[in-house]
Amino acid sequence: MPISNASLLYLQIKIAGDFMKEKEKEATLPDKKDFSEWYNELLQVAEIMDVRYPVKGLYVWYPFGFAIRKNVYNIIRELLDTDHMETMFPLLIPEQEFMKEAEHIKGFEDEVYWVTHGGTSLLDVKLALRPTSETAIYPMYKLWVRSHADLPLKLYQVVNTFRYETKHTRPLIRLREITSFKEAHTVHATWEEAAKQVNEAISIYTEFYRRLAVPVLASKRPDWDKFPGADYTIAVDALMPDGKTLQVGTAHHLGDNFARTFDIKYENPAGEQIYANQTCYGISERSIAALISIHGDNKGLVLPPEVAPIQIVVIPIVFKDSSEVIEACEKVSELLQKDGIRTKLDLSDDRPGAKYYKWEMKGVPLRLEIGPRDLKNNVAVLVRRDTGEKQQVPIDKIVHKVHELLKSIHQNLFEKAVTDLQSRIFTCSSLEDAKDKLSAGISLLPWCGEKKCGLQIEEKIGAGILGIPTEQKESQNVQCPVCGRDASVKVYVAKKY
Ligand code: P5A
Ligand code: ZN
Repeated sequence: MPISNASLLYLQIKIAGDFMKEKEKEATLPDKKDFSEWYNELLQVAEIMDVRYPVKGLYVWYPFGFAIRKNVYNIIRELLDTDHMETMFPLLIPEQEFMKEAEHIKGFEDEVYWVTHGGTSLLDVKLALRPTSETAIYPMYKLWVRSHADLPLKLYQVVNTFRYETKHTRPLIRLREITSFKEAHTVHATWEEAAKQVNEAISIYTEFYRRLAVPVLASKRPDWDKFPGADYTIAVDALMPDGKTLQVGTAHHLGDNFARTFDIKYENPAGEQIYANQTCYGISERSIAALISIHGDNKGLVLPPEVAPIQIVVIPIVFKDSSEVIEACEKVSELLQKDGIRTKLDLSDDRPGAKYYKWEMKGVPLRLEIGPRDLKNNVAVLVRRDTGEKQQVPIDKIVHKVHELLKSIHQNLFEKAVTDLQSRIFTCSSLEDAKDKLSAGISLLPWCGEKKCGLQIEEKIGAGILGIPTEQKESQNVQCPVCGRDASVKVYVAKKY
């Protein structure tokens, strides 16, 4: 039947309309060079977090974002479960417990939310919403730790914590309700064993971030920036695209400071009561902020396969009714799914272009297309999200090839991120030089170790000292840029989130 002019016109308008709609959608993500806008928009468009919840600093996980979270936290659980046990402590901490450790209080008192009422009655004892759980957990550790045979004790929990942050709040980065606070708390017989555990924690975090394809830098924080109540703090930082660093994990040596406060003692083999040594270490959803920011591009998310809720999307390329193509797609999807690959078969009414756009935005690592001609040749087309590279693969080799490509995508994302990080660490000798490099990344600057000079460095450069790299070769013939004395170490200096 011939098409009338009117329906032809209708069709043309419809196609143009669809095209425009798609362009409009595509135009919603700002260029990644405008990192802050790109980040905020991406969280919404890719359905990670909804920022419209009516309390400042509190955000809502979209189910898709939460699926990423689940995969990310499975990794940290897997790594910890080898020699930690998972537990769960209450959210509310009585005032007397919270107020026991002087340094700890000083560090947190401005950030604590207090529960003062039960219904309409004033509570006898104010209750703190945990900003972190030392003061919830350690009174119980006092009861649980009796003898040297109880040590080491290594527990962790994944909980929400509340901090009344006064710095600019941002989704996943600085929250007032941290929804995904993974905190580990360990108890040891000696200071040395606790120190070993801190190193072990940093190794675990480094491995965790490698699994997210995010390289991190470990450094010992200067004394004025350590955790309130700790002997020392080692942190891992990631470098964000805008040149600022994000502290994505910390491990603290608590010495016996908290043990003395909370009376955590064990009996040694000689029958003496000894104060225990403790560590604690934590990460949060900042881990997800880092992985999204570092890998994403102008088309949206780029997810490392291990954490991608959908690892491959299968799209039939059908122009007219083509049940054979759809059947082939169904068969391939089933095979992939059976082999443990998280597969999505997209049979929606959208045009292929709209589907590409949608799944690219969602960061799906691989796309598989089958059209009528491919089917005739018994092949499918695989497209990588990270490089855009396309290749034809015989249908009977798909499963094997997909596994191989997923591995290769992870490798590529990590290598790219490592190269980028290394290219943005600058060895500097003067304050001016370090200041110049700040917008690009991190400076390595000599420092004599004196607090006065450290604070001067921070003030004059307008940035923060991250700390002394944990793996650092002795520096020779370098001078502190403030006092001119010999400096035995170099420190990372950067703009911090
Ligand atoms: C270690 C775990 C602690 O609280 N107590 C138990 C110790 N350390 S910390 O450095 O204060 O926090 C651990 C990590 O949590 C992240 N983080 C945050 N993430 C999002 N929003 C926040 N407001 C926030 N505050 C801290 C950081 O990655 C930090 O290293
Ligand atoms: Zn100095």
